[in-house]
Amino acid sequence: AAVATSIDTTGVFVHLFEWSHSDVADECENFLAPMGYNGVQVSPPNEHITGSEWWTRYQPVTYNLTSRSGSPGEFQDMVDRCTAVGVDIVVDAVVNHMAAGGGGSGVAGTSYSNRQFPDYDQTDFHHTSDLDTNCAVTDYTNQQDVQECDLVGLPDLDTSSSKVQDTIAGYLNGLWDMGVKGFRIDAAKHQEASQMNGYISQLPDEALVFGEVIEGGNEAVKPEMYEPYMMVTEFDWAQDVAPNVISEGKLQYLSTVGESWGLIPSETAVIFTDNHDTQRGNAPLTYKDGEEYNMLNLFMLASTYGYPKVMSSYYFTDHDQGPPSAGANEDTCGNGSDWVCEHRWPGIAGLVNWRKTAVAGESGKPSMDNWASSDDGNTVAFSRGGAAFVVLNRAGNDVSGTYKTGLPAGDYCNVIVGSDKDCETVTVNGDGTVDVTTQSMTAVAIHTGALA
Ligand code: ARE
Ligand code: CA
Repeated sequence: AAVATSIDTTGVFVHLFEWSHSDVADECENFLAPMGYNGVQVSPPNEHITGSEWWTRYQPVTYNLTSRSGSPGEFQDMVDRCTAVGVDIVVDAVVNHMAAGGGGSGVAGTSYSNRQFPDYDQTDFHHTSDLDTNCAVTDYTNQQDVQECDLVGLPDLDTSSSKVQDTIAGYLNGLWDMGVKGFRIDAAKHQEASQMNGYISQLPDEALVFGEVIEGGNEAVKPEMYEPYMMVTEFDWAQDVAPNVISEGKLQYLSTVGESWGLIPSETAVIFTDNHDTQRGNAPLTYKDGEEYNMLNLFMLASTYGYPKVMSSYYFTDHDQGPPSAGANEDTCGNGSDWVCEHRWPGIAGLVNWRKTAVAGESGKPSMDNWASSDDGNTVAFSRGGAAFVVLNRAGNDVSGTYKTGLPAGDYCNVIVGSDKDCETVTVNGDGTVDVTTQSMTAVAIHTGALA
């Protein structure tokens, strides 16, 4: 059952995909903490196969903390510096399988051969009668096929084995001891949920654990199977919500997003507009879509459902293309060739502290109140508790309106505009209403933590 985790899931975290440890540490101090982000998902920090492609990180060789992102010392320094400013580290844990192929050496120089690694020998993997081979995942309607065969040629660990469970628990507990507070379990769909609990239950109860389980129509393995043990990725959130941002006139339908849409329970859901796979696959919107993508992010952060994870990408044209060689920082963010840094886009960043204010002092997450939508369905407004109010305008034109805010009278700053600009004042009248013009494809957001 869900327990209170040390990372507050009413907040917002960000996936700094392929950022180096030292760049993550700087970002925690310079940007994430001041803007209110409470966690960072980092790329798999353990030793992986060599090669420039991003996906080499998903082929573990050992659990030693040497990776493209840096050394063990740099990893510890990142954890320490981020934690010190209130930003917790979430590790992407690749534990369903090990590196594919006949053998080679990892980025730290460790040699491996077919289905044999320093931590595991051939009997620790699922296999046919021949220890050297295994079936391939081909039939998603068959649970055993999905969970005991090899995913895209990756040797599948026998997660039912206590040796395997204990080895994985050793890796994760080692990270916990270094100060890591959360874990994304990669390819959770390919591990039987109660077997996963064989290592999850060895972690402190406060650890945030969420499994990567992609809901698929008539597949055998369902996200619900994992809910007793961990939080779960809700891939359908973006699939279901994005069409209402892409088409005009549909923002009005978003007041009910949640369980009634067939999504998993809000408290167990990790949501995101896109992730490192779907932005190269079937994501309805990515950074390449500009304003509509921004709008989807704004709705995700302002609304009630799930624990939102902001995707922070690098620019890419080729599916396999690895990260830029330039470090990620203020100069290389948003320059069109290195790092996209969606998490720094002013509206997205502004809504993180907005959300924090909305939930502060409330028990649980306040619902969306004072919901209003324009006749054409393109503009919606709502408040969260007594502390935060937003207007989202998806129309091709600016829209003026009078809305109930639920906020005390006073002068507030619109946190959607860049923090480097002077405060754009929004006045809440004595009766709690506001008269405001919201520009096309953007938002106005105010909260009691940002007064003019
Ligand atoms: C690479 C090469 C392959 C090669 C393999 C072994 O691309 O051609 O066979 O190496 O040599 C990532 C990349 C893979 C890459 C792998 C290892 O995406 O291309 O393979 O790293 O380097 C399913 C799983 C889900 C998984 C997605 C991608 O259920 O768990 O496929 N997502 C995670 C990560 C990925 C990562 C892995 C798992 C492996 O997020 O980044 O792979 O660690 C339907 C089903 C889904 C299915 C989806 C796609 O929607 O419902 O379950 O997702 O189709 O097949
Ligand atoms: Ca498996």
